[in-house]
Amino acid sequence: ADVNATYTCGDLDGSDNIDSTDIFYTMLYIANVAVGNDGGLTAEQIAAADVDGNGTVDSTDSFYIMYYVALRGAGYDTSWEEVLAK
Ligand SMILES: [Ca+2]
Ligand SMILES: [Ca+2]
Repeated sequence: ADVNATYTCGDLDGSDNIDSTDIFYTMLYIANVAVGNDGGLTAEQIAAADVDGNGTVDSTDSFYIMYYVALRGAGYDTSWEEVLAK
């Protein structure tokens, strides 16, 4: 993901925080694309969902978003740099 873009990495719905809604949108997109449907996300949302920046949104990205949300939920003030370094 491009750190200079207007979206926040992992924040698909633009709510300014990353939570279960963003996980839901990411998994819904992956499931739709897997069966040949349109993913239903804008280019910007796809870029936000591609947290590891490899050009595709897949289960690895949903894992990273879940991991990020889990760490935050447990009270860790983590960053994407830390999550992606795992
Ligand atoms: Ca969000
Ligand atoms: Ca990716």
